This record gives sequence, C-alpha cells and structure tokens, in this order.
Amino acid sequence: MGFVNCEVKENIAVVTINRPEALNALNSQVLDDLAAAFDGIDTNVVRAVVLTGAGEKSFVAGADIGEMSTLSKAEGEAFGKKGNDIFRKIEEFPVPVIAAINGFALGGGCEISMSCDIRICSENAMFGQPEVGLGITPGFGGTQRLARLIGAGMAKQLIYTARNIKADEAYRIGLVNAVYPQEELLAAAEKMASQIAANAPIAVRACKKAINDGLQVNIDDALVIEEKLFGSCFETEDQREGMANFLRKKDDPAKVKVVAFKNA
Ligand code: CO8
Repeated sequence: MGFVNCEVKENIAVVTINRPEALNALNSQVLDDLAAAFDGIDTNVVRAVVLTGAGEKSFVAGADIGEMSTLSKAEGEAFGKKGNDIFRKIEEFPVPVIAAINGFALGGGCEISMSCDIRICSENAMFGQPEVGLGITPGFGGTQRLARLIGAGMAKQLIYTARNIKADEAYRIGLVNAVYPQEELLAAAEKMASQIAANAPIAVRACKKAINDGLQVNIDDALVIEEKLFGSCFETEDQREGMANFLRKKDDPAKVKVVAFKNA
C-alpha cells in the first residue's frame, strides 16, 4: 500500500512508514496510507502492533516541510487536524502499539511516536520538536503529549529551544523505555509485541483503555473506570482459564500448561 506497508506475523502486525527518500516525512498521502493501514488491521487476530520507519536513518523526520510551506491559516489548521485524527486513531487503537524508532524522530516523527503506547529506539535515534525554528508550533499533538509524558518543565525546554536530543538523553528523561543497537531494534520490538500477544487479549485491551481513559479524569473517576473494566474481565473465558490454570499449578506443578488465551 503506497507509503505504508503492513505485515502480519501470526498475531502481531508490523506497520512500516516507507518513504525513505524523504526520511519518511509525513505528507498527506503518507497520513492517508497510515490511516488505511491501521483501519485494515484485523484486531480479532492481531494483538499488538509495531510501528517503524523504512531504512536505517530515520523513523520519521517530521511533517513534510515542502507541503506545509505554502499553507494558509485554514489549511494549516486542517493539516494539523488530519495528523491529530490519525495519531489519535493510533493512541486509541484497541491493541497496544509499540514505536520502534530507528533514527530521526523529529517534529511529527516525535509526535507520532508519542501517540504509541510504548517507545523503544536505536542508538542512532534523535528526538526533537524543531518547529519553533521553522516558525510554527508542534501541530500533531507535541505540545500536549510531550508535557504529559516527560513533564511540563522538560517539554517546555525542548519545545522552546528546538534542541534535538540523542537516544541516551531520551532514555534518561523517560521519552523512550529502552535503547538497542540498530540491528537489534526490530527484533526487540517484535519480541515485546509477542510477549504482549501471549497474554489475555481482552485484559490487555482493558488495561490500555483503563490507563488512557483514566489519565484524562480525576483519580476517583479513574478508579471507577478501572473497577468497571476489571469487573468485565470476569465475563471472559480467559479469566476462568487463566485462574484455573494457576490453581492447577498450585495443586500439582506437573499440570502447568501454557494458556492459549482467546478473544473471548
Ligand atoms: N519534510 C520534507 N522533506 C524532508 C524532511 C521533512 N520534514 N526531512 C527530510 N526531508 C528530505 C530532505 O529534503 C531530503 O530530500 P532531497 O534528497 O530531495 O533533498 C531528504 O529528505 C534527505 O534529507 P537531508 O539531505 O536533509 O538529510 P541529512 O542527513 O542531511 O539531514 C535531517 C537529516 C537533520 C533530519 C534533516 O533532513 C532535517 O533537518 N529535516 C527536517 C527535520 C524537521 O525540521 N522536522 C520537523 C518538521 S515540522 C513538523 O514536523 C511539524 C509537525 C506538525 C505539523 C502541523 C501542521 C499544521
């Protein structure tokens, strides 16, 4: 599919932004292809997604500066909304999405990674919100998600100075969870996706929803969200089988088995 490939390997999907000649910069077509790729994922089968960029140099080097350069105020707003809508689709995607950041993650590249559940990167990765150096604000969620992820003080410093940071600093400030040699990154992301996929899928989805929805409200309302989702797990076969397996193990360790969790 155009600028975005999606490969399903058993119950994980690897979505690759494939425009390496422009360092995977996000133009309108890439954004449309990205939306179509996520819309096309069958979440009855796929239990975790890895999002990465083609090539060894760049994850996503931002929104397409050429395309943006002539936008009017209304067109700028519309382009911002287009990006925000697809990034929100990723953020709210029913199953977890892991960003495997294999190089530049600048502007819209940093922003798309922040709409994913988990970020891991290669040693050559570079992060930043260079927008104020281009005369614009971060427009694909950067002013909002960076502050929520690393705190307002550090986010403001990075955004106001437009300074790029390397992988080790991104790790230190909590923007990424781990740093790998470039050649090990995708395998590490797929391994993490497979670990997620081996767990009860309805419970994993419920955890994602509880964390995301809970972060938007006060702690009392957030705990109610958790209680409801926790309760709903007791209507699933996975809960019955998962707990029965634990009790069998206690009774006789030889009875241990790997539970084949279902979407039920
Ligand atoms: N947009 C368009 N093309 C790009 C972009 C980009 N963001 N980044 C790189 N490219 C293209 C280059 O133009 C070049 O193309 P060509 O070969 O045709 O000249 C090709 O990719 C390779 O790039 P370079 O030759 O520049 O490679 P270098 O290794 O020398 O440099 C850099 C790599 C440092 C990443 C450099 O390309 C760079 O600084 N790129 C721009 C990074 C940037 O500023 N990104 C933020 C953009 S703004 C943004 O993302 C805002 C998001 C919110 C939008 C809201 C809309 C309202």
